[in-house]
Amino acid sequence: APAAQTSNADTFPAGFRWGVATAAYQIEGAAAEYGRGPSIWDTFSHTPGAITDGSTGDVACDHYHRFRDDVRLMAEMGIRSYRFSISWPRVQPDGHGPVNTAGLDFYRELVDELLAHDIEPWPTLYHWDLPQPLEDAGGWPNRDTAPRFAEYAAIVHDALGDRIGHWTTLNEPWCSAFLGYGAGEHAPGRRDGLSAVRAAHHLMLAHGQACEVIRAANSQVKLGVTLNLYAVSPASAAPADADAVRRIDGLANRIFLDPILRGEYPADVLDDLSPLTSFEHLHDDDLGIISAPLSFLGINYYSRYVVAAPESGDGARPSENARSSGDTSPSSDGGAPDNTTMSPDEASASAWPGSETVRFVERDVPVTAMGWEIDPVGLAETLVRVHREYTTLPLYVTENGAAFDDVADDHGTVDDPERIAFIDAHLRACHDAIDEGVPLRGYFAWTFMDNFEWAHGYTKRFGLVRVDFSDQRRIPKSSAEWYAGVIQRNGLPIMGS
Ligand code: PNW
Repeated sequence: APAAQTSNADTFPAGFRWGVATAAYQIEGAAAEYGRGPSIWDTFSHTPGAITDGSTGDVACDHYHRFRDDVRLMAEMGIRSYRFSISWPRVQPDGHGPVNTAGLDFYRELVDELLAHDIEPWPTLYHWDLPQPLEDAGGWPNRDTAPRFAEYAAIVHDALGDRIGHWTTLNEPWCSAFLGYGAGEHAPGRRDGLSAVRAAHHLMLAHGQACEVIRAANSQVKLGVTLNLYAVSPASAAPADADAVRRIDGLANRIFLDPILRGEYPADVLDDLSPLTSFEHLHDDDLGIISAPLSFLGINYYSRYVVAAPESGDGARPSENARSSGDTSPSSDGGAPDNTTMSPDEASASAWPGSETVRFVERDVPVTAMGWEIDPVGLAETLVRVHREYTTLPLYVTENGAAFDDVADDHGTVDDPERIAFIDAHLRACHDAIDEGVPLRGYFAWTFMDNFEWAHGYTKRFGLVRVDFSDQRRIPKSSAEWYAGVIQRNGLPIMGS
């Protein structure tokens, strides 16, 4: 029987953390101000053709100048925890060496402001904005980037550590590695499967090295990492489709879960990759560093992949297969740049190195404005799986949410029942996972306010709060009001009322 505290299906355990999440490049703006150096996202967004609407994060939500108003609005919504990211090039404009004091001061003030409003700060040290000078030196495929990150992490921890409870090293290394270096859809726009595989390893190494230096400074610190995990299922019961699931689950989920939580790479994934590399980039002690002890695991969940074996006899070229090239939004052009290519070899462009011919099947089910299947059951499945197969650590959903085609009235008011239904369903899935014994301790909605949605620019709105980008007005959507109610009652409204 479920524990007393969860016996009411609509109420969450006492102490459950309720939050919202954002990322520096998506909201801050002030891109070239106050000593901030350029990051790979500045370079990429300023490259013609890279971003669907030709936009950049130069101004974004101008949060750098408006953070006090934004924190006040969060407080009004009753938000108790705020997950944000720290911009590495604001802190270290060159990616190493001298610290830009103004950059650190911004985060000091933000943390003060949050604490003054009784909102717990949850910083992420890296949400994709690598300092450009480090990319010029080879970026994440270059092993030297890992110790640079550890150095940066130590600086930030030194400055803010006394007021931070939970530190997250990386956000979604899958996206950094495979969309950034494999498919070229994200910065730095490189298209080379092997570089992506190397980047993934060095990102995990950076995570492990950062954990070591932070733990050395404070043995009590709470450390975690955030992975974007997918539910993956077969299009049919055919054994060949089961192999497609094994491959995509391997490259999306297990390639990070196994090294970080078990200290080993999955043998089948290494096998699939062996035609591409002889793994010179894996050094003897790396897995010991990568599997540094953690205090919690963050999971970002958006959707399910349904996959099938390559069509028989079809030499399926990656470019003919929307999602195998990393284009996860079949409903749009994906914003894939065609002129940011750095790899001389287009044939090696891939978000799924060695498994390019797996087909991503579009089913006739409801999708979000990103074209992503709405699948709350996949969230419960993912949480239960991670808990049973990998770790008994506390888990947090560090991102979950959806873009929809919001319509604003003359006052900028948005009624967004689809977003409410999406979050409601996913929170019910969280509750189901808790009932199954998963130590899920919190949920962060993606995202606080509409912002720069990477390759999609400002064309996709994920916010609980609408942003009018012509005058930076913030207008809470009905979902914001609904979420405030969830937080206030520590649970969902009774179904049907
Ligand atoms: C996550 N994919 O990104 C990020 O952490 C956020 O910054 C982002 O705004 C949010 O989800 C919505 O996209 C992802 O193509 C981007 O599989 C792309 C993918 C997954 C996550």
